Amino acid sequence: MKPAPFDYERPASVAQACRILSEADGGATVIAGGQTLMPLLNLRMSQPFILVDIGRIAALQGVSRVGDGTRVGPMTRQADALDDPLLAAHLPALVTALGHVGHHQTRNRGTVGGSVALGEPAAEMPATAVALGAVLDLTSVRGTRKVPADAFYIGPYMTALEPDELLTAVTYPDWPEGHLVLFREVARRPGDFALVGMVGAAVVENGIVTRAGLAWFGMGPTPIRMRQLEAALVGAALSGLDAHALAALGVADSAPFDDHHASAEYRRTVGRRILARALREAFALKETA
Ligand SMILES: Cc1cc2nc3c(=O)[nH]c(=O)nc-3n(C[C@@H](O)[C@H](O)[C@H](O)COP(=O)(O)OP(=O)(O)OC[C@H]3O[C@@H](n4cnc5c(N)ncnc54)[C@H](O)[C@@H]3O)c2cc1C
Repeated sequence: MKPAPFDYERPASVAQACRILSEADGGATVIAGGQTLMPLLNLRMSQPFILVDIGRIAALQGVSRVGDGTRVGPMTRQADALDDPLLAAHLPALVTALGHVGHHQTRNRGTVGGSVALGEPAAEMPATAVALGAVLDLTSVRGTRKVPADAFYIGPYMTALEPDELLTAVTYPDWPEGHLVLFREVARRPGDFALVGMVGAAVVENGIVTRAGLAWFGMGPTPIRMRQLEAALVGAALSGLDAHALAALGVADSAPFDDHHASAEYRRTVGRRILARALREAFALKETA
């Protein structure tokens, strides 16, 4: 099938892109890497009057240090982010998760911001943004507002992004050097969306967990932050941690459902096991159950 006819705009600045989005009154759609949008256009599940290609806007490209965080321009290609030295140094959890986003070919076109903006519940990048405490810049002709990632995701593919807003930055706070990375995903094949996955980071000082950020993907209608598990971890001594009990707490914060890929029960069982393994490995805990 071919897309329905549309006008094509390729603005050179954020201001110009926002003006087009504002004047289109909901009839325009942004295209970044097109890895999700192109099939939707071809299937006519998306029928914008105007396609706004943000690929030429320099301000949306690349990775930089900002204060005590790292800013990822939304148009940064996933393949470039995978090789980025700043991300390797400051956000190893993001790099680990990116390695599981699609395939080499899709990462050459797909962008970090496209994945964050889309809000696919089983995708790695939205959950990583939630787990690491990222803040999203949403820009329109009215200005820029900052939204924490865990307030951005409302439902499956539903986000706080208004039709005239552009995601203009994803800023991840610093996690101290040497922090622990937790990542596990179960998918039918490498490069497929996860059936169940978890991602996060933790800091241990003198045998005490001082900071933790963890989120599920594929375990509910949005990425889900494991608030109960985070609360149980922070302030706890490593010697007293029970991976099995902690994993049950993590699952308590999930909301999996049945679909044609897997049942909710499968997701809960597998989720508990991968989370327990990730905790055991990260914190070097003994096998208990
Ligand atoms: C075979 C295949 C396998 C894949 N496997 C995975 C996988 O395992 N995990 C995974 O996470 N993804 C996977 N994907 C999707 C991934 O490749 C896409 O990159 C991602 O979902 C969307 O990024 P994009 O840059 O291509 O965005 P696009 O397709 O261009 O846009 C996606 C949506 O986000 C909006 N958007 C994009 N950028 C902005 C912005 N800056 N501001 C506002 N709105 C914006 C668009 O309007 C659109 O609605 C797969 C894709 C394919 C084709």
